[in-house]
Amino acid sequence: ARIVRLADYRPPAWRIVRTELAFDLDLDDTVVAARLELTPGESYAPGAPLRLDGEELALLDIAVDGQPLPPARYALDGESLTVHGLVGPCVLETRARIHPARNTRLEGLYASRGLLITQCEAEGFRRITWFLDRPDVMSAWRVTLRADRARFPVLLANGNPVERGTLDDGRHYAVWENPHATPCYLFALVAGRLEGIHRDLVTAEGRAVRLAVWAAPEDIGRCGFALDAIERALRWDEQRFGRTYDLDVFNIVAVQDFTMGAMENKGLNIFNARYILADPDTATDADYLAVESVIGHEYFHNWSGNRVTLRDWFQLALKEGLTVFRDQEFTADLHSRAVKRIEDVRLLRGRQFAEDAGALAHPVRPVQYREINNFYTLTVYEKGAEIVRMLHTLLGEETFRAGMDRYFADNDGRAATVEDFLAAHAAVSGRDLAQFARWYAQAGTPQLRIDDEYDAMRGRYTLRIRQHTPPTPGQPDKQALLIPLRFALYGPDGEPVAAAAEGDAVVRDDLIELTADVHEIHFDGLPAKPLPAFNQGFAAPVRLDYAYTPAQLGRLARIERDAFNRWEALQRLATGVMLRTFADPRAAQAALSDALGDLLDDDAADPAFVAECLALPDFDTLADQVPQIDVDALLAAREELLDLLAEDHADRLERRYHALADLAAGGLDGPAMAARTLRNACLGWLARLDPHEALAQRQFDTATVMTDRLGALRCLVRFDAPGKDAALAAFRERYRHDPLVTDKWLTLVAARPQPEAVEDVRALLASDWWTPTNPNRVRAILGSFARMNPVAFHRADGAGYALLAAQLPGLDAINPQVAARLLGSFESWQRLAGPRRALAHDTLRGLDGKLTSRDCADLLARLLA
Ligand code: B3K
Ligand code: ZN
Repeated sequence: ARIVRLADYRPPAWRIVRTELAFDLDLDDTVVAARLELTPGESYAPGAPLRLDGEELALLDIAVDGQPLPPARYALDGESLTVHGLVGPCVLETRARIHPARNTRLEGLYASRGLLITQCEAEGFRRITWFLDRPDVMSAWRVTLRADRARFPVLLANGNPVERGTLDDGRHYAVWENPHATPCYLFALVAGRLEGIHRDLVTAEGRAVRLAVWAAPEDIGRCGFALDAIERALRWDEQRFGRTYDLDVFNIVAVQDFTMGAMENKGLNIFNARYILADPDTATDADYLAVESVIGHEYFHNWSGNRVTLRDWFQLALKEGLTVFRDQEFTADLHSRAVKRIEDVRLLRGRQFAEDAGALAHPVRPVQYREINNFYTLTVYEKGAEIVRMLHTLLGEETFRAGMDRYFADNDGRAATVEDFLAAHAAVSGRDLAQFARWYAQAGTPQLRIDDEYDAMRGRYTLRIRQHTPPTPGQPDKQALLIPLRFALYGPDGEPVAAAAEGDAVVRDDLIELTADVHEIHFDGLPAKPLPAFNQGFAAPVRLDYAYTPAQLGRLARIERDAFNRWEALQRLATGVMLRTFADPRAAQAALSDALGDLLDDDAADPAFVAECLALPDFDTLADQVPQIDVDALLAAREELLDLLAEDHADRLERRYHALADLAAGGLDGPAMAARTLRNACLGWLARLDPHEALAQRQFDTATVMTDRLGALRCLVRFDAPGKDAALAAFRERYRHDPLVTDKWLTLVAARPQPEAVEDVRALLASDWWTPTNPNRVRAILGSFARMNPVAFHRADGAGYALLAAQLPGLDAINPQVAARLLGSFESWQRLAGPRRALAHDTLRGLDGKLTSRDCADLLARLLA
């Protein structure tokens, strides 16, 4: 199998300075004419052949500088077109035939519900025409689209519209120009029966821009929020990063068949419909926030990814980690910073930490790959964002912003590397970031072990901090990282104590810069032993081990100035109780219960924050904390604690549930959303207490918005309430024509925490609801089952593993990326305790030889290595 290595990077032998494409579009048969203006590149060797990437293309014609090329001058195989005898600048013209309707991989040009759509990142453009399909080849583009006007009334491509008109036989055409140097992975076209809504605005630089959202006619009424969100993203990037938009139009399109969330093609972002369509009847509050965040993310790529692109795919985190950081800040600036941080850390610790500790662990910048699509991971995206966040913490907002300005200025129109990014920040800050760069190279989550000592005679408090990063596949030994560790010391009065720090690490205000395996830091003049708090805002993505007592955590949950850390104290308490790590389990449980009681009584606290505190660590987060995953024990410990806490606070939960009703009836404003969040959290606890109590049923029957309808239905299903089946059926019927809401219903069924969910899922797979060519549907059924239902997926008889495995060969043949994601659900199999480990292992071995794509073959090999 081919292995691509970072160390083997060579600049391109040829460049394509200008690309002209003309498409004769049709669902079954599309003809692509390409005119490439080639010039020799840095590693051009006279006489060396030109090798272009191309897959599943049928060649119709080929010419160089206007002359048809004789067969002796070129060679074709399944992956490439090689042209011989080119000297100096020239023009290569090809025509190819492709078959969009047969393209189930959804990479390249494909059909979805009568629309023609492209998806090119990472290496899909080669399925459209022969090209140098690598991100460091940047071209200017002119694209002509021709199609039947009745079937394809809307014709969109990258850049600005420059011309349109009528052709014979009911056909028409449109021409688009993208003047910005753009790699081919950002190429896009959309053709079909779409409706659009738009808004005109003027950027901070004075450019008139038309923002537009396009969707199927039946969906266009649910696009208004998305249009507003684009405007918010555009203004935010102007204000916070000084980045302005650079074309006359910005188009986004909603499609139902899409492998990922969305794609940042230059001037023409294509979205999974679930990240555009929203109205109160069909979208939850969380859906609205996700729409805004993904729209922000793709919009922000226009600078972090498009204007400055990647030299090679190893640099993926350069655009993805940075852009996730930017979208996280967008949401934090617009809504609650604390709640956003808590949610991001939940994802990081529940999922990325597991990835970093499992068979698929890899550095944020990998050094080799067999299939790049397998590296669009939580590590590249989320840990990648954490690295940028640490840089922000180390440099401070002002210097960080200067570093970003420098990065954009120095690399605009270029294909950059992680080194370029760090060099810009090093230049403006005067700091040496060489040690910091190890974060990109070393896999695994660092562990900090902190001990302390108080010498009452001298009034001296000492912290001893050790760092250690565990071995990961291919990386047995790790070096010390530069870790910015925020901290605070609290005195007996609950106030932070200000004491000068001394020791062998740089300490600036509330920040310790850890650089060595061990550090010792002293604080003098303290009349009493302080209570330390660490890693405020989770500024460093590490596991932190300090032997807090339950009483200390209960206290931190009340006095810590940092909201994230107040939440964190409760998570620690709950985790310790569930994993039975406290010497006095009763005291721990009491401390947790008291703290939650106080929060529920605190009507002044942000209800969304209270709801986050009530959401105790999930199965994944618990599983991440233990060396061996005893599925039954973890699930049972969690249920036991939740039951006890529900009993402790039944009255409070009921009071808040009812008291928040009026506020929760509001619209999409922050306070109303927060009220609905807490109210639905309370409902979950109350339903646990007594599934027969009619509260959830009543909420389901009377709900006017999806947040409340789905929240109630989730409770009915989760706790097996008497009305569960009728409610599920009513929900299904009400939304049977809406694929996205149907996916919500399927998710509830597939994630129902009962062993019998295996049989339910099997029944779904045999029903008309199962459409394996639609990625959203596959995720709703199998993704929810494998990732959100530990009870059924890890069923003791192995039926859950077998069910997923049985689907993988078929799915792999349809859409390798979707199949590979599902296969990744086995990433922690080696840590499973008891017979499950062997069951999972056997299941994986049974797949050997049955998964034909490079995506799945690569993952399976790494899982079994
Ligand atoms: N850049 C795309 C992801 C492409 C995935 C290709 N397998 C979406 C994003 O991160 O914005
Ligand atoms: Zn992205």
